[in-house]
Amino acid sequence: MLQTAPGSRAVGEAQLAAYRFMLRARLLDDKFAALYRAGKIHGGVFLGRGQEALSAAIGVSLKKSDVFAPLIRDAAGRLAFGEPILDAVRTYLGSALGPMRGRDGNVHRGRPQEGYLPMISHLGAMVSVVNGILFARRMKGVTGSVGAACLGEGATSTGSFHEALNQAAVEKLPLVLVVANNQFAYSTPTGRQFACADLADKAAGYGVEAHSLDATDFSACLETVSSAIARARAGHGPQLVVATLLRLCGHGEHDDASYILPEQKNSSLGRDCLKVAEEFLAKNQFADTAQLAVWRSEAIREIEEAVAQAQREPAPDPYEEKWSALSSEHLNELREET
Ligand SMILES: Cc1ncc(C[n+]2csc(CCOP(=O)(O)OP(=O)(O)O)c2C)c(N)n1
Repeated sequence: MLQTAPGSRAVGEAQLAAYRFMLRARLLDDKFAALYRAGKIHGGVFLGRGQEALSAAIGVSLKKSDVFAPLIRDAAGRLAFGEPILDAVRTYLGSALGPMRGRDGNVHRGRPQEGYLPMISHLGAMVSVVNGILFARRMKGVTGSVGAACLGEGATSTGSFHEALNQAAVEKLPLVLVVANNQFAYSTPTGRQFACADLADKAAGYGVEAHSLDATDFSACLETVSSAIARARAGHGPQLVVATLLRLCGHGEHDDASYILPEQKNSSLGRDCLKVAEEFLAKNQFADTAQLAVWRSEAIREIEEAVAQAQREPAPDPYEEKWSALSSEHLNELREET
């Protein structure tokens, strides 16, 4: 977690940690894309290229005791919150030993008992779930934790977004809602999605605080996200973070993203946050090129080992499988204990 003022050595360490999660997420995404093209992954592959700085900033700024509801573009945040690479690889490759026991094909994975929520839908459904957990903790007298929910700008047009943000504001819940405005909801551009000048303007209508940032800027992501989380933790109610960037891939690997214009790709919006981070680390002498190369090869080795392991593991057996949901299985265990 980031706790120190910008410019201090500890900030350098937090930035290095965040960068390494970004790098691992990008390389993991590249591997999933390659496995998809090779026909080794069935169903969709959904990647977060260009969103790693924002996502990692959320993961490193949360505490393990917090609640995190990531979406399909949050490989970096998932890793930073503590998800092992093997969880992601086992889920995509359908291993029965994965957290979803081989039943989910891609990104609806999580460990709810650990505050890391499996997503229901990308379109805002998770915000009320985070509210519910924060509410339950309040009723049990558990204090000090926050809940972070990720959204795309498309989700801000849904009823789920409205109901959940309004409820969080009325109840002053410690919710941090991070909106990645990556300019497209699938192929729908922002001009067909909302009519306000800036999504952050919506915050005033709900009575919540807003923070805006350029999500291609690695340092801005860390500073703004960690301060929004700190404000929610300190009792200032829900925080809306609006992060601007460009999605650097299709909606999923099946989508060639031909609707993203070259002018957008070539603008500052289209900067690759991973490259920006590498330049920042080199300029501030936090890491040199040789160090970056070592981290890259370590991450590649870790990913290759996880893939080799998951490929040797069994798929679920429909005749042997316990078909109960994860939560009811847990309830049965509790009943047996009492
Ligand atoms: C209720 C619902 N409607 C439609 C979909 C299909 N869908 C999944 S993601 C998506 C677009 C989301 O866009 P945005 O919220 O901007 O997030 P981004 O994909 O840009 O990260 C759509 C239409 C869905 N998952 N759930």
